[in-house]
Amino acid sequence: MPTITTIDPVTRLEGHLKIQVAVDTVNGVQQVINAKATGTLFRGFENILQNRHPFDAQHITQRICGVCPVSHGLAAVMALDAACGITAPNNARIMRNLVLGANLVDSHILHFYHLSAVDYLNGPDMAPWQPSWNVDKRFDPAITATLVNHYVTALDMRRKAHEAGAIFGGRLPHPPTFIAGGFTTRPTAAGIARFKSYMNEIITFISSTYIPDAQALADVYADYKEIGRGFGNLLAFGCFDLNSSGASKLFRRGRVRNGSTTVRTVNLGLITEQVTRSWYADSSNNLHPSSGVTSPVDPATKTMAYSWIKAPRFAGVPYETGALARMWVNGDYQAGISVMDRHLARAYEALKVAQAMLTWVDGLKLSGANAVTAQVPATAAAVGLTEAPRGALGHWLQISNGTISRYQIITPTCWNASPRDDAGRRGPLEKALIGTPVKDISQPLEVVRVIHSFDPCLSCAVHVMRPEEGKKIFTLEHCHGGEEINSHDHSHDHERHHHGPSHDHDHSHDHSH
Ligand code: NFE
Repeated sequence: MPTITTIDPVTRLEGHLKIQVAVDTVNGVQQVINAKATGTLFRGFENILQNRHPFDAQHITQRICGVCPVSHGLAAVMALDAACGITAPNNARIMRNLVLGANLVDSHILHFYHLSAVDYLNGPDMAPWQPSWNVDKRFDPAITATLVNHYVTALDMRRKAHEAGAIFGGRLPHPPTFIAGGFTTRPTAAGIARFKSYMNEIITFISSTYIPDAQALADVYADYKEIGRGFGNLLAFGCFDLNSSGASKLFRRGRVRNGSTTVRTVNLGLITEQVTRSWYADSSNNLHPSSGVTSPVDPATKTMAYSWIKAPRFAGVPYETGALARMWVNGDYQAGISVMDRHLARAYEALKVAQAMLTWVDGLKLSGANAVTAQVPATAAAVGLTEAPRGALGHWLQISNGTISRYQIITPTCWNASPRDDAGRRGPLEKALIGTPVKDISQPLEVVRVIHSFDPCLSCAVHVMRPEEGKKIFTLEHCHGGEEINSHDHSHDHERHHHGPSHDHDHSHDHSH
């Protein structure tokens, strides 16, 4: 009989995520046989934006999250540029990239040292190290002490990445400098020199500390190169425009299916958000985000739903987004898809972006224009697509009578932590949890390691707490008929029940090439 474990909230991530797993012994290994991911908050930013001035978008959407506000600011001004029919000058393009890059580097260092490494270390007898689940901690005391030191150094590096971004962004988080048509900052020689100095120090840290630590973790926990694979479908919208048209990017747009190295194009028209298992009106099911509706319902009236996160799908298929997707699609990292591959891809990506920023900053012209005038059209529809640290981010904007008539946001965590869809198919994180071995059911740390490898941000995915959901829960219960989650869930994907490669078959009809 499977045992149901609920972790609510999962800590060391942004926002509020509840994970339920059913654990049973299959082929002699106690492992996860079913999983449900629940976003326990309602976000509703789409509705907040309605009827507002379009230029409010970059300021309001940045408040979705303190970890990736830059990506929201950028996606918003990209949508506004397109709606206004204007192109930001080169200086603005570069400064937008530099602030986005500084935020990405900061976020990856934060995620590895402060949110994830703690899952593998038995650190000092103090917060945030204790209390902790004390299972499967493999580092000896000397290496543990070194990693704890690096945890502290990483705090300093995060601060420096923030300060580097603030040189052009004005402040971090929530830089006010992103505007339709450009950027409010004018670069100075002193600012450029300071940025380079910060970046050189951060590059040294990434190459001599972060990457070696991520590799050491992957070596010592090599079994996690086989755990947490999921569907193997990876999606990137691409980011860091290298020319004014955006045709050339540091990370190109693309997607792959089931761990293939064949990169396919992304036909944006095939993206929809499904809500059969989400607390939204059924009438809003399976809409393209350009016509999307955010219409919450009382959870009590929709019992088959279990999340405030919608289920974004591409041609009906779930896709994982993030650093691994970006690095895979661009041919920079294709070693595998697993817990450790996500950590390694992030570390290598941080280096790639930091090194690229060092060259971009030289492209700034002290006397160059930083913005063109933006005129809000009476009517427009546009999209801003970029990458947040956690993956592909899209803002779909519609303007009517000069004000925002529709705004839909799909964040990376919406893709990754989405619930089941119309076909009953799990979201990527849910899928990745299947087959995860659990040694001690009362301390399912392996489950948390898989969750953290996605670096979920529930603030981005959902917002606004239901007061009655404020309680903290960690429960174990045995599964009886009619439980909320059990081994006979009607998911259509094929569980693997072992640690070998998954053999998912995609039932969808994907017409893009
Ligand atoms: Ni709140 Fe975010 C990133 C976005 S995650 S951190 O990265 O958008 O969905």
